[in-house]
Amino acid sequence: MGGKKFMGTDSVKYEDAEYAIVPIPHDSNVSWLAGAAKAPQAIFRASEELERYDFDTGANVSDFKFATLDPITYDKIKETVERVMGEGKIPISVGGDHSISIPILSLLPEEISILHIDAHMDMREEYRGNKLSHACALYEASKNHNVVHAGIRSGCEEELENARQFSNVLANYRDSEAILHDLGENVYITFDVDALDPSIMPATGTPEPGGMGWLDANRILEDICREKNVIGLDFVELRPQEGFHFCDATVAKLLMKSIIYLES
Ligand SMILES: [Mn+2]
Repeated sequence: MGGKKFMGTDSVKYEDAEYAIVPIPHDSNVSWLAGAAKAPQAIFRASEELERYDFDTGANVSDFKFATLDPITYDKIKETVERVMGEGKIPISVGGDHSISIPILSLLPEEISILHIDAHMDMREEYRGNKLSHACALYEASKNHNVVHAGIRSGCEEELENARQFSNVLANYRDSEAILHDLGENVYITFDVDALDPSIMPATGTPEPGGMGWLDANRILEDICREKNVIGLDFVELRPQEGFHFCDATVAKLLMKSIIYLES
């Protein structure tokens, strides 16, 4: 069966971990196709097949201290991530749809900048009567945080107006230098995998043509993780599909790369 832990096994005991992988199998707040709740298990299962040694950086992820928690429900997100941060660990949450980021972002002190990597702005105040929709993931947080959006290629006038009102930055994902300039020193990264082009990431609920390539995603993660103090990340909106297991592997590897980039 497999798929219970990132990389199949913890590299250290949870108490000693610097990175806590938090599975959040939740998808009741999507607008189109559900299924993202199956992502944590699919990502962990795919991660078991990855080499620990990373060819690009020459690092071995098992040299770094990570441990996976048991899956949590939506109502436990806030207390779990708060506890992990209070223990001085970096939470890497694995959704689930993008609504799982809302309680996490609500925990962040105001001085934390948010890097939002996504095809969609997610800046609606509410969507189809639901303020906790994945289409609203960044709205509340934008009121009192510096938010930089990258990869965006879909949104409505209301979202653009909201982003302007809260002084959000719409960045070019290829321009790391500008993004580094626009972010403060301490950064939280929320990564919706539909930021990637549907040609490499078809397994997502709301695909949008014209997105990032694999190397683009790595470059932005590497540059931000190296240059800033990243206090947490989440990866959301993978919707595993039969025959598209390369998408599970893609997210698993992004997660592995993030840990390596944070260490370098
Ligand atoms: Mn999205």
